[in-house]
Amino acid sequence: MDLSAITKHSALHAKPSGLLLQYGTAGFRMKAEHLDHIMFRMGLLAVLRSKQTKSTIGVMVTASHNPEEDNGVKLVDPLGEMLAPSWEEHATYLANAEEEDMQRVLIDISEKEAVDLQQDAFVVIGRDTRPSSEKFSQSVIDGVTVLGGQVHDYGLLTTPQLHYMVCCRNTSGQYGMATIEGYYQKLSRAFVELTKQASCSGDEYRSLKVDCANGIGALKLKEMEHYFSQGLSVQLCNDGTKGKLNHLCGADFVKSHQKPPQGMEIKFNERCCSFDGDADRIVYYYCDADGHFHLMDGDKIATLISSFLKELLLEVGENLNVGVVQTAYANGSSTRYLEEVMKVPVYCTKTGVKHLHHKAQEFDIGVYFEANGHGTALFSKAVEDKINQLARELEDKKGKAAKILRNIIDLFNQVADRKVISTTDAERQAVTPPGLQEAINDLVKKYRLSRAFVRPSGTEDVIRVYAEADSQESADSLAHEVSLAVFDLAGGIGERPQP
Ligand code: G16
Repeated sequence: MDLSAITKHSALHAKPSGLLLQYGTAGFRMKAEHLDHIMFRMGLLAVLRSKQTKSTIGVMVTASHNPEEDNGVKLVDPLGEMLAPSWEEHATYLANAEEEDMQRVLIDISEKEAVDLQQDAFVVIGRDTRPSSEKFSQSVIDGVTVLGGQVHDYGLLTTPQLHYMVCCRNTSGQYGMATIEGYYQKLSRAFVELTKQASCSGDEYRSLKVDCANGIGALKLKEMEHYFSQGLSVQLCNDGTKGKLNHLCGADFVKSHQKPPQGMEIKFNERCCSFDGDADRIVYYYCDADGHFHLMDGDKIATLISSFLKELLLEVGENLNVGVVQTAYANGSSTRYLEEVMKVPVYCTKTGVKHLHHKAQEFDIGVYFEANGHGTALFSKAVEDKINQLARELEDKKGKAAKILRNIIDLFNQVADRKVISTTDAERQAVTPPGLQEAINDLVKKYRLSRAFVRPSGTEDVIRVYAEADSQESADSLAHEVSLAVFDLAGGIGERPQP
């Protein structure tokens, strides 16, 4: 490996002086104009990680739910999971190195992680539809090749698809074929089988309106559509032909505004859903006969999935350890329902799929969802083997339930500075600035069945405020009062928050 070439190539992707960034909730996120050096450097880091793990590593160029002008990058570890926490620290260290220190920092990381620099490296890359993404993929490729790594550029891909490709490549195809075709075939086969076993039939159950956030989800769903044959008929909205990415549409907009996206007309009882900019979130919704909007967010999805799984397990006679993982954003009533009615243990982790994923791995079956629609269900290897065996051996009703479980496993793609405010207790309590948590506690006491917390976002330059109460008015009013407390106690800038 010729480390001297790095200085020369790095200068072509020079870091703006003084710019310090951190590998956050979902990698690096920023205005696109400041990110070229990060892309090049993450290409370098992916090579080191690949050499160390002797596996294929993924690099996804996307800023997901952020506005079109932003971009970002995240690394995908060998089994399709998020980058290991110690490597997140290396990512931040490398991202912030001055040009003249690049060689030293790379050697430092290699020594700390015992990377054999003679080892081969292989990196796969995917990107979303942002105007800046294509050029950034090229910068990642520059980083990979300057360190002698090999690259496969999948081009336009959703984030779940890239996770799938990485997992397939590192399991010698056991998880599936590492091609876009392989992805469509695996998921659609499981889905079509499941719909055959479903008790409800009729066209209304097979049609779905999909808000694609004007992003990659539209392109990929168009490609996938014909694999569903009669199983599902999709109507795409916000498919990127006119609107701007994530603007007034997409899962984040629908969840935070609790209303349908622009560009989608909803009739009574039509089934609708929204993706985000890299199609790794989904929320469902419909309007009732009175035109009222009903959202099925991550909390509801987790509840439905875990109840369905528990029913099936009861049917096959297996007593497995099922757990649900949420974040502080989960509505309190969903947590109560899961614990008290469903009798499922519920755990709360910090925001970020990586935290939930990690906790969910502790169960036989771990269902995890963020309220914003990120999530999946994880089945331990032993459970997967057991279910395969039951699906082969059992007959009648038990056999049917086991086959449904088998298909569910295939359908869930399992692969998994605002710094003045710091938090603890899975981000439910603010530690700094002093007095803020006490102020929030006092405000919460004024409302019935209420909760509130604040945390610095890991993807945007904002503080997020969450509030719930027994009515919409109370929740809005509590949210406003908490925002004012944040503004006053945490040194807010600009205008004071308006109700
Ligand atoms: C990312 C993360 C999610 C997180 C969301 C918001 O979503 O993957 O786990 O919930 O950001 O994070 P924050 O509140 O820290 O900004 P996405 O869809 O943008 O990748």
